[in-house]
Amino acid sequence: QSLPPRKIRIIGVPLDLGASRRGVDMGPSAVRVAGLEARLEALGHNVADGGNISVAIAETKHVGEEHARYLKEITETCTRAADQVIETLEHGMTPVILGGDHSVAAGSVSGVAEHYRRQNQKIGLIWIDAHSDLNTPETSPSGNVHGMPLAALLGLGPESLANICGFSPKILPENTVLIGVRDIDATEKENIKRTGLTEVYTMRDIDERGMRTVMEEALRSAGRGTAGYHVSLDMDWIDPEDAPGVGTPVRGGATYREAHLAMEIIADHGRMLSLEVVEVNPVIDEHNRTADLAVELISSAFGKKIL
Ligand code: HAR
Ligand code: MN
Ligand code: MN
Ligand code: MN
Repeated sequence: QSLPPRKIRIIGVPLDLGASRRGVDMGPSAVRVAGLEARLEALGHNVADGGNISVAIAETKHVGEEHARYLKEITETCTRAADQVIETLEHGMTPVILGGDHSVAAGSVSGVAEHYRRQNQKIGLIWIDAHSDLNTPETSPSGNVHGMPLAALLGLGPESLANICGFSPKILPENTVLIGVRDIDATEKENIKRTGLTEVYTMRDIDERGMRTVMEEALRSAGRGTAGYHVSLDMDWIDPEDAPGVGTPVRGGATYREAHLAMEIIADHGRMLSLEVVEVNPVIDEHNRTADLAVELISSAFGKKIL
């Protein structure tokens, strides 16, 4: 029925300072209410909920720099998230991080990278998203930091996020794959070139070549010469038909089955080091459907099989 049992720790990061639309701070709650812990335990895993990381709320803070709104508070939160992730991995547990907006990835991925760096190993990164999140404060059209975490992890900036854990970049372009992108700013395209990323699988690639081929290629690149990979799943990857409750919906996303298949293939390969699911927005969801889907997809990534 499932993978070899793992010890899993859930880490909630109720952060919404990185987005302009409010409400993703309720994401961790919605995913818990959808039954995450029980569903993973039903697969035979040992699951402990580590609770939420403390996060500032917008009403008590100043926006700060217009080109990277709330960057100071987001950096503080991401640093705490990185520490939690390191501690979790040190205890032999697999972190499952619940966002919050996608800026949390600048912390979680840093934590995973730092933990394996101490053992002289690199990590890969599977970034599954409608967006490429490769803006810097200089290129961002919105100033929203959730459009920047991948740029930070690859060492482009913003500087305070890029330098979490005291080193940069956290991952190499050849071990970084993007899956499902369909909404990239013109200035971000330049950044893709600057970083030297080659493994960018757009929705067109998935349409033309199929999810299976795309995933096999992507996992091969992320796994080459690495301890394994972190999976960062932005729920806006999935078509708004099936995932209406997300911060930034974009038409033309993955279908329900494509999304499951991607997670099932990740489980089959058995090299996922950590997982995060971000951008669930209960305020615009329909009866918690998007959070329910998040729990289903996490279950597939941890070995749930149809038969
Ligand atoms: N590219 C846009 C910006 O930087 C929007 C990107 C952020 N949206 C997300 N992240 N949900 O994936 O402002
Ligand atoms: Mn438990
Ligand atoms: Mn994103
Ligand atoms: Mn997105």
